[in-house]
Amino acid sequence: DKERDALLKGTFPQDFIWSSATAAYQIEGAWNVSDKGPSVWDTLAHQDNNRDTGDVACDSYHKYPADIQLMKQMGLKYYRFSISWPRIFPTGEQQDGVNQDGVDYYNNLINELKANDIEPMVTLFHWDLPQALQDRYGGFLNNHTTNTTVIHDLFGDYARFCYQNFGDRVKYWITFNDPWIIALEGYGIGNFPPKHRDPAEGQYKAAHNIILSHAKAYHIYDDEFRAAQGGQVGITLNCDWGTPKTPADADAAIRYIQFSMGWFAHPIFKNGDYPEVMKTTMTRKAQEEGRTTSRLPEFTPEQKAYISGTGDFFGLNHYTTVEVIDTCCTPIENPSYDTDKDIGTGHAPDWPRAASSWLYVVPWGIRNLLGWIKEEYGDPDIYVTENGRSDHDQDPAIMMDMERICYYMMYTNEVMKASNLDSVKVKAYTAWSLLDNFEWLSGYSERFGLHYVDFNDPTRTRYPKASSVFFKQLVRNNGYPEGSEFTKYVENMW
Ligand code: PNW
Repeated sequence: DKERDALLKGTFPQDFIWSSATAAYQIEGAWNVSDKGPSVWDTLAHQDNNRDTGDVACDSYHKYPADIQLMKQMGLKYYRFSISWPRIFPTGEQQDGVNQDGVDYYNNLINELKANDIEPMVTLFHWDLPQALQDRYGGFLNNHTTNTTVIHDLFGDYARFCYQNFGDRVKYWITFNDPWIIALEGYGIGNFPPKHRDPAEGQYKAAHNIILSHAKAYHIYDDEFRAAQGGQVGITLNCDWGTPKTPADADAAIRYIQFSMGWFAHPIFKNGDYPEVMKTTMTRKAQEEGRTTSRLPEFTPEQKAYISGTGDFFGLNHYTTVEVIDTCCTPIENPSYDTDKDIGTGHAPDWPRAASSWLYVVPWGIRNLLGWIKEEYGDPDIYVTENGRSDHDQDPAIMMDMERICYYMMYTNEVMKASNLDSVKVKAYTAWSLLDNFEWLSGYSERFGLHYVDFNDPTRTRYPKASSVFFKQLVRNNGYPEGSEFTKYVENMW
């Protein structure tokens, strides 16, 4: 383990992309300016009085030039942000009207980035579904087994509008951020908006629709824009690395990854269909439950052909690792995604923890996961689109955030090992996040930022944390070159 964990010296490939990320609802605020429509997150945030909301957040709707100066300070040449669908189409449907102020906002943001030599990398959907689409069509539960599902077409229309209006300057598009969370938390477990609770089937139906909506947005770019605009379209999937607790748990660890990342990546990057182990598991479950059909929907042959190959790059959000234990196969009375996998998860006692309850620091996990993606999906270009660590809001070391520095140092070094030792085509590394921001159900209690934001200050002044200085140096060095001041400093810390 000592050898495995030792710091590698060297640099990333010359054209390596260093970036930082945010998402619309987490930073923009201005939740109801001009004609912006409410999203499902606005609805949830306003359901009771004592919860944090994204009403103001970092106020980046007004303060985006300040954000761009922070990136400039750090020497970052890329920025990953998301567009709020209901800020463009208030109801989610173009025929009901376009919010021109919203279009202007994203044009101004993109122009200001370009003026500062920063390339935009744009996510079309980072969880803020227009509330009207949920109300009218059931959101991603809409008619999931037919070919003419409204939600696919509406997402396609929204994507087309964004390509038309921003695609002359935006060359990197991410259709969905982390569909696993949207499907599972939004439509299965129901903790996230739209809070639809259907643990047996909801997530499988929603995921089915999301995959087809992604494919639609990809084909629209391919058919109508690629020749003129010459950009790339991908998707961002979140995945923890799963490490078997004992050698007997090896299959279970693979099952863990296939049920999370493979659920989306297998159709898109392999053959248009769900992973074999998911299909066979769900067929067996149907038999045990006395159902005539699997709870996992099926794609038609036409849909498989339509989905397969719809990723120009593989976007990866990765934060942590879990230990996996095989629990196969106990029949369950109330099936859910969690029980469908037939696994238990845990964490080794020596893994350090961050503020978020799920976030354990296991740097070698990212190298293993990158290698697995290379093998499983035919060596795609991989963009790490998120990686980072949270602190508690009240942590006294919030500005001198040495633990975040260690996290970034060790994780980026493992990414460099994947690149330079394992020949993984990892092209980008993106820190989550540029700013402390609205951390979904945890509100402002968990801080992921390279910059501190005082959420009690009406002007939302940003302050660089120590980690932003570290990251700037990392970007300037493009890694960990022999003999740099920085390497000496790291060696002392080691
Ligand atoms: C990401 N997990 O999602 C999101 O894309 C960000 O918006 C968010 O702020 C960030 O993580 C930090 O939470 C995740 O289950 C979803 O391990 C799920 C997990 C991790 C991150």
